[in-house]
Amino acid sequence: MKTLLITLFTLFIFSASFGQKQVVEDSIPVSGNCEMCKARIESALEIKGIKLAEWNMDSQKLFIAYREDKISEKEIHDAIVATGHDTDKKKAEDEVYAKLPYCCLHRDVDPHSDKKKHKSDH
Ligand SMILES: [Cu+2]
Repeated sequence: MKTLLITLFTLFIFSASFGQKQVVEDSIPVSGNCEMCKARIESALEIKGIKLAEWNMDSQKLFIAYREDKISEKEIHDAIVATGHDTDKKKAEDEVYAKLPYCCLHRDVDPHSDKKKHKSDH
């Protein structure tokens, strides 16, 4: 058992040190409004191959670091639009978008406007 653990640990260190080379960093425009959007976008990217995903509300950009041998740029855009958020390359399905909470409807609302209406069910 101990030998197995040591072997696994060695393999882990080995792959971790060699994997670094394939990490790609990118910044993708993703639309959203609030902290809920941020959590939604970032948690949708807690998937295999993605090392880091951080969405910035002010810049409307997602900083991402991923292993290009494990996930493609297209798959990343697919994962984002599956949450109802649009990227510069792909739009979310209207059906998915419509299911977003009111405060997260980012298409027709200026995220920095104070005139936003609020629904009581949220
Ligand atoms: Cu939101």
